[in-house]
Amino acid sequence: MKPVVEDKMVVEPFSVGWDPKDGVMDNPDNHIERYLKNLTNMWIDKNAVEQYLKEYGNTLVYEVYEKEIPHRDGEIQFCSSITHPGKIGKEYFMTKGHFHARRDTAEIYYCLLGKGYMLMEKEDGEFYLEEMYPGRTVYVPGHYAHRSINVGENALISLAVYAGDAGHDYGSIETSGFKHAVIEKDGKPRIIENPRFGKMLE
Ligand code: M6P
Ligand code: ZN
Repeated sequence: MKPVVEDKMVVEPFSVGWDPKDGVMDNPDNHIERYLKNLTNMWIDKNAVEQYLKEYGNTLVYEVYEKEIPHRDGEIQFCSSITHPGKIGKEYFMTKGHFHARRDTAEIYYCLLGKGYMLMEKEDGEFYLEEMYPGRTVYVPGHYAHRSINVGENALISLAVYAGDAGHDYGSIETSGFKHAVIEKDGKPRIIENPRFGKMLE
């Protein structure tokens, strides 16, 4: 099948290879790589970001492989999501996180490798933290911003499936952040209130 980018395009049946051992997809249409230098504002400890960059350089925090599917109602988007292990200060490597532009659309994450959490948070602050480990599936209902957090030693790898017209809304997450954060305390993951909530860009 040729890459499908136009909204009116008919999608022909297809299949795609996807290695459950490393999450790498064969012939993806998009391979998104998010490096620390482009994610500097999303961590609690700004000094720790600088320190990490000095010590380890610009590091790949997470990546996504996907096939291009028209962004319309009735289609299903899917991608492999790979969050690498690491910590910025006490805070674990994680994805930026987003609301769906069409707020009422849900998403499923089927975890294949690694150990982590899905943080799900509504605009009013109501939140859930669901464990991710191989064989575990997380259902993210509509209206919840969501972010994968890797608390393990290896990559956290999931297959994410969501509505064709869901879209990504990063707006308030980039400026205000999540109200909660997962950090390491006494060698264990622990949820805290984000002390920088509402002022991630300051
Ligand atoms: C999952 C899916 C994608 C998302 C990706 C990275 O694979 O939810 O839709 O893009 O994670 O997360 P983010 O977009 O928040 O950076
Ligand atoms: Zn999503």
